Amino acid sequence: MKIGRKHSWEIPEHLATPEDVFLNRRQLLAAAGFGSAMALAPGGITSAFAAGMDGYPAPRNEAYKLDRPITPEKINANYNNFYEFGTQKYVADAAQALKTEPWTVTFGGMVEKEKTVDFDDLVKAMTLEERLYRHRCVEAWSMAIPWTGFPLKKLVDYAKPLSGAKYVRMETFLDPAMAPGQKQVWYPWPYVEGLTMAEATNELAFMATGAYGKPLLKQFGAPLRLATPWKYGFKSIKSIVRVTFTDERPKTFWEAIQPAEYGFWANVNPDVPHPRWSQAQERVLQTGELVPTLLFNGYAEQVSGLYKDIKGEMLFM
Ligand SMILES: Nc1nc2c(c(=O)[nH]1)N[C@H]1C(S)=C(S)[C@@H](COP(=O)(O)O)O[C@H]1N2
Ligand SMILES: [Mo]
Repeated sequence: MKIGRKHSWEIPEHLATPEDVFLNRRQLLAAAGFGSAMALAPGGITSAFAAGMDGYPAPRNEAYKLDRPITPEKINANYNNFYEFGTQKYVADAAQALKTEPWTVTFGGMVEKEKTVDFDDLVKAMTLEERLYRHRCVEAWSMAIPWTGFPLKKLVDYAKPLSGAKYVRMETFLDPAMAPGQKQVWYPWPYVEGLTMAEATNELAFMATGAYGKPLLKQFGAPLRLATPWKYGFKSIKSIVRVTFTDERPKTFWEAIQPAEYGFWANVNPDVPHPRWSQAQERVLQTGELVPTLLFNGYAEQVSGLYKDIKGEMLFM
């Protein structure tokens, strides 16, 4: 199926990048000799930890079990969404332009005291653990990833928000010279995402600093990205530079582009179709297998309580 490309949000990714195209690309990569994870990610390891790999691999938190195999790193590392570096799934090469040193994170808005901290100092204040999480893109493909990081709740505690804060808003870097995608002025850069305080302090909300036992590859959103596995993947904002506490619901990147299709809540629900396609199933990357999608992506036990008193909201868009 060929669809015009005037607005990229008019293209469901699974139509724009069908599995056969993906497989062909993998075959090409294999033919070019990019057979190993190391070769696939030249210079991909980031942060001052790269030399010593301090804290990696982190001990696995066995509370988070998968119902499927981990997606191989070389598959994951070559199939990404990172619009700052292009709208195609193969952005790994382009994303190597991301400069992650130095990297600071600013905490602002409704906090006791605004502060900007060096990424390495922030991580030193945390205890790293590994968690195996599913990842379900709104475009109906999925992966399973061993993230390394710390609960978002720890970051919230670190920031010391005021009691009136209702939302946490997160923002990606803004640097069109480094990230050519940001020269596409019709997108509302920088990428913004947000959670309610209750969501942000839920045990499942995770800040990833690494994956596959080492610091994040650049295409994964180095050096710091969110993982909210009960929500569609676009909530999991990459390469975060600013965390703001607010009493106003943040307008998110995708909501600003197309509110009828990508809302604030974006909780996974197989029974609520996207306006242009079903969410009942997902295509598991690597195997291409179609499997049923689960309510809250299988994490209902941890998160359904967050929504039981919320009425009149589009919780699943
Ligand atoms: N800053 C930023 N964050 C982002 C995106 C993006 O384009 N820019 N894409 C989102 C989408 S749609 C998905 S599915 C996931 C993809 O993460 P992955 O490439 O590690 O699988 O990142 C999310 N976070
Ligand atoms: Mo996505």
